[in-house]
Amino acid sequence: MALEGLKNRILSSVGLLSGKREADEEAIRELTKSLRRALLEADFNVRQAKELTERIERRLLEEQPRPGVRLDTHAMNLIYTELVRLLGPAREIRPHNETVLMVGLYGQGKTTTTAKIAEWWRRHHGVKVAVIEADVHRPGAYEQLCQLLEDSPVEVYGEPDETDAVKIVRNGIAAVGTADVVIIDTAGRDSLDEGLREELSRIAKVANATERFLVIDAQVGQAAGPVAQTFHDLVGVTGTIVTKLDGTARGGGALSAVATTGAPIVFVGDGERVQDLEKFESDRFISRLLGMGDIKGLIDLAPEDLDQEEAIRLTQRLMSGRFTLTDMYTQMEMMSKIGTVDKILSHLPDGMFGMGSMSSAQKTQMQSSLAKFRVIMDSMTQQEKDEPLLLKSQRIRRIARGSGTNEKDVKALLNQWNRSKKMMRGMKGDRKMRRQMQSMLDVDDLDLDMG
Ligand SMILES: Nc1nc2c(ncn2[C@@H]2O[C@H](COP(=O)(O)OP(=O)(O)O)[C@@H](O)[C@H]2O)c(=O)[nH]1
Ligand SMILES: [Mg+2]
Repeated sequence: MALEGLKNRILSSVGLLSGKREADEEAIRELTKSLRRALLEADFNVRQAKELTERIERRLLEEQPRPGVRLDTHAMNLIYTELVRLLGPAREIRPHNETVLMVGLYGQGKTTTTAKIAEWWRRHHGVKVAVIEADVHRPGAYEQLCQLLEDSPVEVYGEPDETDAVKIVRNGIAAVGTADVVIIDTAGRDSLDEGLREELSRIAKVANATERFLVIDAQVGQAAGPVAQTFHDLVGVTGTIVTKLDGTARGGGALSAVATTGAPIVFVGDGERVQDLEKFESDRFISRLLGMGDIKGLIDLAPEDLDQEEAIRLTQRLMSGRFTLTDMYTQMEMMSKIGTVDKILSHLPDGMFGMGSMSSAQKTQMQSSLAKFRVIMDSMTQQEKDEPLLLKSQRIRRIARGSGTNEKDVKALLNQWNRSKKMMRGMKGDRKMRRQMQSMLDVDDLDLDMG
């Protein structure tokens, strides 16, 4: 993922607060100053960087972290919410009865993205899609589009020898009549000159498009805002598409474009191939950008009384391979505080804890076992919870009686503990998982001594 630079700069800005118990004004000023520099370096425009950091500064000064939440985590959460707010909520587009006009400067990826979106909607929504090539300025535009879609049933309309783009659009719309969705690719230049403006607004009138997507290369810097404004004035941009996020781009420019038009990012392009398209979701995008995984969503689900430091400590312990019944108990207690297993699973990175592919019946079953296990553990001594290996038949009988369950239930709990413990050991050996956990917890290295 691109935007690594911004991420590192934000992390180091927030790092200025680490270890601090209280937010003193000076530290907060330092943080926001460093944050503003980071945003500017990522090509945010000056005004946006200023507004964003001022909001963050104000909130840092006014809002106390919840009890148990570290100051730097609190700051990170504020930055996260403000960035997500800047990008706006994800836009859900149902590709039905739509005419989409693709606009943008030359070389931004309009033609490529036209093909990508056509294929995306065809594959994911099963609708009939047609594309119209209305770029009469770039030689070979029609062939380019045909080539991109050569393995696809998407219909490509074009008149390679026609010089009047408006005419092509008019003919094209008539020709592809039965398609659910029509996407129109247009011309772009290095900058928008008078002739091109005129052509584009005439096309827009004839097309009467339901969506106007601005295609913008992630590498475009400070200029992105004004460019976006020009297209917005011309056609009324309804969605933004950021391309070339697979490159080394910093991407802040694209974020500026969004802030200028208010048109949310709908898709991002991350490669030259037709399938290199991703649906955009601002919260996931920003948490990935900040290296938070989806743990942010998880923490947000937590009620006030969930101790975040405790959660992090526990996760670190789990990763260490030392795993007592008490740990499992705390884990369960937290899970039950946070909410249903379903909710938790949907916020964990795929495959974490090997739960990604649980059926809903399995999930329901897990929830009822959790309740029972809790009752059983309430009948154990602290020592037994710390050293579950002590639990032989006599103790098992006592615990069963004390908790109003039977021995089978107690043994099931011990089996669960054994399985979880094995899973934790497995995770410890999984380098990819370790890296993921490390970045979620924002720690340099986990103590992986098995003890
Ligand atoms: N790496 C990468 N290249 C892209 C992406 N989108 C487009 N391109 C390339 O950028 C160049 C210009 O794209 P094109 O669709 O012709 O831009 P247009 O002039 O706006 O129509 C082409 O070489 C594309 O292959 C992307 O998401 N990632
Ligand atoms: Mg093109």
